[in-house]
Amino acid sequence: MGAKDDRKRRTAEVNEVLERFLPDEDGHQKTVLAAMNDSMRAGGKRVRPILMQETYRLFTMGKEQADCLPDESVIEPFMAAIEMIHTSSLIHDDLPCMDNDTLRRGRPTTWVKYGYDMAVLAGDALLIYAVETAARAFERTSYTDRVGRAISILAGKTGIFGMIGGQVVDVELTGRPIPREKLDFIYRLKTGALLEASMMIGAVLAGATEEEIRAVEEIASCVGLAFQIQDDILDVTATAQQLGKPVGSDEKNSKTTYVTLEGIEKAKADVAAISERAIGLLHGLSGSNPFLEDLIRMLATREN
Ligand code: GRG
Repeated sequence: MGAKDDRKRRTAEVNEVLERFLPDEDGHQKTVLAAMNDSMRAGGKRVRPILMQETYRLFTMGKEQADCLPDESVIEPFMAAIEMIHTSSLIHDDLPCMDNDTLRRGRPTTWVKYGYDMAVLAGDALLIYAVETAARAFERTSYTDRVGRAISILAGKTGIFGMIGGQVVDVELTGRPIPREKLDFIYRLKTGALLEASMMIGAVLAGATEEEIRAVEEIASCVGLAFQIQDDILDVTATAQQLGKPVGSDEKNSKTTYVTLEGIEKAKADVAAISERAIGLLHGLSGSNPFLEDLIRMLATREN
């Protein structure tokens, strides 16, 4: 089986996990429940849950159950939670008050389908349902301290000192020139923080040491930066069909991006160099996971 098929299979496996954690669409609030589930089922690469599970495996592969490993199912509520948070951020990012986008993952955006009011509420609801979902990991392991730590990482990397903080600065500076140092701050938080949470939670739940968790944070920070620069590149070079959303949206919104600051050729070279740095750091860890390495390389050359 080729690497591409392998990733397709893994995406399908993640979809099965996510499905098990989606809420039933019953009761008086069923409109918003439908909006939440619809947005979650709209597709997407599922990069964050896959990175989480592969980082977990990096630290557990080859170890015996006798080494007191938790059951791997402890990771599943967190895989669902990180995708819920990511999806909630996409729902809000597309709103008329933010990017005002009408197409995402090849479908009408949540606000177009359910209305502005329901989209705001679906984003809010998914965000907090993610925490409820993550807390279900307590039932699956006796390593409750690790679950507590993972929830704290999830909240911290999502909140005002993480993704939301990055988005605040991004929104505030839209249409204005942004110096490189501020752009780095935005990218590290807006996109990097959730990727850091994904990989760190995998490491924490697998029982990695503090030093290993810090190394994973640095690796994920590189992955996040490369991921966002590639996003900027694709906004200029890809087609709407490839991306499942309109291209040229950064120009439409007068956004300073890595590409407008550094030019497309340097942006491409930097994505490759930053990803290789991530892989170099990954080699410094004691375990090995070729699939994870391949995934990090693929993210740097992805076309959607
Ligand atoms: C309500 C949680 C919440 C947040 C409000 C709107 C907002 C704050 C944050 C937006 C952050 C954002 C959209 C960052 C961009 C990250 C990014 C590159 C997204 C694209 O991710 P992919 O390519 O998308 O993984 P798919 O569709 O494959 O899942």
